[in-house]
Amino acid sequence: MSTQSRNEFISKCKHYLVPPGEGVFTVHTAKDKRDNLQKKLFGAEALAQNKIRDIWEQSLTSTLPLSKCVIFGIASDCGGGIQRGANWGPLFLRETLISSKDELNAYDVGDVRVIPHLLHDKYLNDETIAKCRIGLYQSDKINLPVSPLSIAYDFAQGFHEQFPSKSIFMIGGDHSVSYPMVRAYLEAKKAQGKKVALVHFDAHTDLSNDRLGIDICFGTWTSQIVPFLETPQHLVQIGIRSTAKDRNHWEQKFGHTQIWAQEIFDRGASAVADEIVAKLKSLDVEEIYISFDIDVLDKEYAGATGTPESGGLSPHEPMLIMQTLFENFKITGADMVEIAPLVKGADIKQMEPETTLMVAASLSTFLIQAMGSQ
Ligand SMILES: [Mn+2]
Repeated sequence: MSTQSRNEFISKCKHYLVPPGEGVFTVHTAKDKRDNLQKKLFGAEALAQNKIRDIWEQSLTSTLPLSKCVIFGIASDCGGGIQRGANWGPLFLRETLISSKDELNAYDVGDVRVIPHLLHDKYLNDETIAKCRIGLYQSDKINLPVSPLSIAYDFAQGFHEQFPSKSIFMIGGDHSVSYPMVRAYLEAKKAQGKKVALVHFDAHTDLSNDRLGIDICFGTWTSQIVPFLETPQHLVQIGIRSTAKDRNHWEQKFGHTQIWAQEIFDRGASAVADEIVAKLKSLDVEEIYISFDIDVLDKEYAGATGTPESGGLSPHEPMLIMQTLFENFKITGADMVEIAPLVKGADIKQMEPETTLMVAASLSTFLIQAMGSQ
């Protein structure tokens, strides 16, 4: 990992991030949501006078170092593939969070500047990278990544280097956006000598090796993360129910632990949480990253997502498991992904996207407050 100064890190942020809520490249769509968020974050006067960018840039130097937990958006759904729309997750979830009564003790660092057609720089040729550098940075001489996952990885690496005791709460995005965040987290914690586990809530395993030849996407990211864990036993997947293979197949192939949704119904979330704690304690785990795919919840609670699934958890079950984990370990990284607020499933009866957003906001508030308080 390259060592950079604080100023270099801040300068890169000004290039490849944008103020909170601006991750989707558009002027008009969802402008009311963006205005409402930015008014609350920066004040009505700043918005009216077009000063959001100036104030945000100053805050990267002044406010970012003060906060224990930092909110970060990756408005990319290029790694999805069945029903897109998770690119709107960062704006809509933030707007719900900031409109709720709970005080969030976290600094919002902003969003990745997303080129919606790109996923990761490794899939691009030099000519495309040069053109996209001109598009994003007005110069092909600026040696910065251009794809959302590559930018996110560079940012997360720099962040953990600058602020080793701070945590990021990332809002996606389709689930591929967890790959760069978890990878940078695991590498940073390894360098710090910390033993960490990845706790992954999801209806799906996300453990395919590749999908039509693409190895980093919503269906594969977890399989690509396993090699970065100290041992596959440091991966626990919770809420699985929609996969062609059974639990034994996955556990034997990867050597990790899966808890299927049915087990939580049969034995209760509390018993399952205690077992996870015992297992991770026996492996000397100290800290935890929680990756939360909203589709781990039943579609009754999470209809506004790319692949809503029935037979899923109620919100109190993952909440109880996360609370039990937090009583026993530090939570030092987390994400909330796959909220697609403009998507409405044909057979979804609930008020959407309000139900999904409210449930996601309450789970996110817990994670942000947990990370901000330790
Ligand atoms: Mn997922």
